[in-house]
This record gives sequence, C-alpha cells and structure tokens, in this order.
Amino acid sequence: MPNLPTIHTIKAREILDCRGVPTIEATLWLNNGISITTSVPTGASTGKHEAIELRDKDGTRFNGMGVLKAVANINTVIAPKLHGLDPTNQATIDNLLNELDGTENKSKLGVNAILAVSQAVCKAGAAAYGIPVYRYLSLKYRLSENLTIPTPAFNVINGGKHGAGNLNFQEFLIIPSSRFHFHQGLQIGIEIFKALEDTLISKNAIHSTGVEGGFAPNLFTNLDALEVMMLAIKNTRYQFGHDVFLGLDVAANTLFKNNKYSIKDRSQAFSNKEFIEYYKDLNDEYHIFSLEDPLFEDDWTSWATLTKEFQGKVVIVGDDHLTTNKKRLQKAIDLKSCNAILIKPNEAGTITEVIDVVKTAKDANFSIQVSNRSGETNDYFIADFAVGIGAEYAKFGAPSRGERIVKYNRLLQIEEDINVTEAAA
Ligand code: 2PG
Ligand code: MG
Repeated sequence: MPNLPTIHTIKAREILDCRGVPTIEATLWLNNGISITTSVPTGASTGKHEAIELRDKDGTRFNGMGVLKAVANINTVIAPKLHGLDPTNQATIDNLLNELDGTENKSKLGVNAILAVSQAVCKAGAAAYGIPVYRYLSLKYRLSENLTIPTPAFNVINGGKHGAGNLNFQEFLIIPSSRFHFHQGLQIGIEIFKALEDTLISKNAIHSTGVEGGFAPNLFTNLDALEVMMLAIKNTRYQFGHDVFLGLDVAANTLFKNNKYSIKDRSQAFSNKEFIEYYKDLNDEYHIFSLEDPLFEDDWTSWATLTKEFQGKVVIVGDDHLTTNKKRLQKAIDLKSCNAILIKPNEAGTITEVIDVVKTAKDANFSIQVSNRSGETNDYFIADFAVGIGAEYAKFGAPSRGERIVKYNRLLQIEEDINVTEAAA
C-alpha cells in the first residue's frame, strides 16, 4: 500500500454565511499538493448547552460578530501542531484540538475554529484515499450496514427566530414517506413547496421567505400554518398520511417564560401539563410525524412524560434538549425523555465526538436526524456526513436557496454514485 500523504498546513479565513454573518473557512494542504476547503455554519436558535462559538465582540466590525480571533487560533495555535500528521488519524487530531482548547465547552479556541479544523481533517482523510467523504466515513466508522440516502425533512414554513416573527413554532416540515427513493422525495418536496406558495397567494398571505428559505407568512395562528400545509398537499397528487407527513420544530425555549408556554393561538399561557395535552390534540388532528424541541430544554420530567404519552408513535427529537452532547444523550436514554436526536456537528465540536454521539444514539435505537443550521454556507459536507453515518433523516432547510439546495443536490449525486458503483461491483 502506498504511503498516505501527511498534513502540510492549514490556513483559515473569515467568510460570510448566507445571512451575511461572519464564519470560518479553512483550506488544508496535504504534502502531495492536494488541498481541500471547508466552512462551518452557525445557528440562530442555539441551545444553552451547545459548545461556544468564539466571536470577536469588536463593535467596529460586523456588529461584534467577526471571527478573526477564532481564525487566528487556527492559523497560529493549531496549524503548527498539525504539520506532518496523518489526516486519517481523526481521533488523535481531535484529541489534540481538545487538549489545546482545554475547556469543557470549547470556549477558548472556539467551537467554530475547532470544527473547521476537524471537518477539514475529515475531508483531507477522504482525499488521501481518493474517495468521497460519505464513503470514507462509512468505511471508517461502520455505523450502518448499507449505504442509504436519508429521507429529507423540508422546512417549508419558517417561524420563531427564523421567520418574520408572527408564527411561534420555528419550523413547519414536510416529510415524504421513506419508501420513496431520495430523488422522488426531493421532487415531492419541491412540488408541495410550489403548491404551498400558490395556496398562500390565493389567501393573500405574504409569501416571502425566512432564514432557511421556507415561507414566512403573515398568518394568524400556528394552526393556520398547518391548515395551509394540508391544503397545499391536497392540491398535489400526494396523499397526506401515506405519501407525505408533517413535522414541527417548536424550538420551545423561545416560548417558555415563568414556567409557562405562550403561543398566539391562545390568550392564556400553557402549564407544562396543558402544553402536553395541547400536543396530544394537535397530533389527533394532524398526525404529527416528528416533533422537535416541544418543551423547554432542561425540563427532563415533562419531556419523559410527553414521550411516554406518545408511546413511540411520534418521533420526539431532542435538539436544544440534547445539543449533540454525549452526557445529555445518555441522560435522555436513561430517562427516556425522547426517541430521536438532531445531529449538528457544531453543537459538539469535533467529528470524533459527533461520531461517538451517533454511535451511542444508534445503540439505544434512537432515530438520527442530521441537520443544517440557519446560518449556512455553500459547503455540502453535512450531506456526505449524513449518508456516511447512516442517518434516517436529513433536515437541510427548505427546498429553495443555494445554501440549502446545494446539500439536497449533493444527496442526488451520492444517490447516483451509490447506484453506479453498486452496479459495477
Ligand atoms: C434548528 C436549527 C436548524 P438553528 O433549531 O433545528 O434548522 O436552527 O441553526 O437556528 O439552531
Ligand atoms: Mg431545532
């Protein structure tokens, strides 16, 4: 076997995400002259247990959101330590990054700096073998038996911190049945998205879009949004409950104040118990397939009650609740507070840690949803990652806008690549 190339150097720079907010891009050169480039996303609705992004807080640049300190951490602290290392030694390099940082939440170097390097090393490892990232991850970690494309979950209506501010729930999702091939599911998502636009126009509702490319309409209540989605589905040839399903990311932290949940659908705030009853009614009406962050992130008891009430019939997803964190996931497994995890690499920080979380979740039969962030770049690493770890679902925003579409298009490429290579084998 020929010698694998080693890392020559890595260089980071400040670029902008899709909202015009600074983020980090890094280029890693191998000693055989091959280079790879990657960039990391950032979130708007962040859970308080996520690893910490380093921001400059210099009010004279980008409203304090610059990342020059994190960039400098890569170029001056991390880069000299990587020279000569084997890029396929992901765990060794990730351990080194954590040692250099030395904090529990990656606040010294910044999770944005650490993930940019860890992701670059992963891409470089694949490049060293000359294979695509999804295949490299699959062969290296063996987290699923077969290579499959995750079912897409399309964020077609943006509310909460992602919308125009008049809907409380953050994401209203369309999820095609997993019996469809990925390219069919994508087509279904696009056709329903178009039908949704037509439905909003016919109702004289605003149909401009929010942060993740979904519509941010001026509807009266959250239920109105679900009704409009049902109407849109009816106007297509797809059957609700058979071909397509509904999902919600409530991002309930934003609704939670003084131990109560407020939504515009009701003048009085809900207690924990009342809110769980509300979800049960909602599910009777709309057969919610997947329900993300329905409750405040640290209310473990109410999460466990809700999960028990739904008896495995609804996918209860922990995002802010778990923050891709192994300790929180273990607690969720022990308390049965949910049955699915949202995986966002930049909540954790290194690829090795994320892989460990995925493995723990799979061993506990948790369903895996890999997610983009609201502040995305055109990097499609996350699409390869979702296939490489064998995720069941991929939540990459609406089927519109370049930074979202690039990830869905990458899944199309991978679908074809798998088919061609399997036929050739
Ligand atoms: C979420 C995400 C991604 P953000 O809450 O699931 O859709 O949003 O990146 O703003 O945390
Ligand atoms: Mg979420």
